Amino acid sequence: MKTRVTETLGIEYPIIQGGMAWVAEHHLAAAVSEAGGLGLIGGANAPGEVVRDEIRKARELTKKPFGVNVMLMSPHAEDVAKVVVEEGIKVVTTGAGIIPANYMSMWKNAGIKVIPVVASVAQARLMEKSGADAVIAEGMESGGHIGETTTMALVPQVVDAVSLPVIAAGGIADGRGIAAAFMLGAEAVQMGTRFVVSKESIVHQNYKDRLIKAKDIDSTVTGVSHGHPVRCLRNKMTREYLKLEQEGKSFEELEYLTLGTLRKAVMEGDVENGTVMAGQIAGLVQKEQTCKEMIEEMMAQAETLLSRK
Ligand code: TUI
Repeated sequence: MKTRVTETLGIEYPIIQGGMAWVAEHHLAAAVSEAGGLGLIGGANAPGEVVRDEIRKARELTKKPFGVNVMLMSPHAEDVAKVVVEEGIKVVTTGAGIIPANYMSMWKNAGIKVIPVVASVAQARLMEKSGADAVIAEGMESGGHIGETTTMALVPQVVDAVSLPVIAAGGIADGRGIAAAFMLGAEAVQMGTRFVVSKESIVHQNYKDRLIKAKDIDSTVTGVSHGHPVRCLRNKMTREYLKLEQEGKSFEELEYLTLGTLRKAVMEGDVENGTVMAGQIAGLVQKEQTCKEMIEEMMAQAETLLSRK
């Protein structure tokens, strides 16, 4: 399936893997790229040198292109922004903020394709004006840090507002979701939750099992009252957080409570006291498969649906 996104990025299938904190490391990124999608290394809150090391390790596993996600709220964002240039990365996605002008000019001068995640039409317009090559319109069905609008409502409005190619994200985990996104005008999709349970994903087995067991209504959103909404699966951690949030605890106190909790869930498998970020589509994710199996199954399903008369 050829689109402006597959052509610009030089990939076979219009599927991008989300740049998930702790999860999107070199094994996963290389596996998605090897399977014909675009793998991403998630910079998250990691120092520049850690990201450099991840990039080099991914290069040992694949000759195909992969990208890096720069999480703009990270204290190391500027270092990571420089590392991607030094390492000759060709695609950068960004999340959780608006790209500063100096990063944009540095990346464009290096010939990097810049693809910001946006959660509104206004952000998409701003990114188009700033020189982005495409935008990822991410609905609030997504896991992790989210905006307020659903994928179904956001994608067609962003498609109408910009002439850049639009990539849909949020609530997509199979061929039906891909076909639906294309119907809304998207030219590719970004998926996170489904790839978390891939065989190549290094997340703790408890995290994968929790996702596979999850039902449609199992996620919740913390931090809404402080303007930092994060979607994750309900557990002891979220119950505690939401109780304190309701009691009016400050953002700083609540932040302290979540320090290191994503790592605790992803790496140590503590899915009760840790933060189990996942999208609303977790209920659809049923089994562990290789990235190649996932991508081929989803593309076959999407192509059948899209070619129906
Ligand atoms: O960035 C994400 N998802 C994330 S980042 C993340 S890191 C984290 N770790 C622990 C606790 C909390 C966060 C986890 N998940 N998705 C992309 C995304 N970007 N969603 C929403 C946005 C966004 C938000 C605001 C993009 C631009 C923006 O602009 C702000 C403005 O001033 O308009």
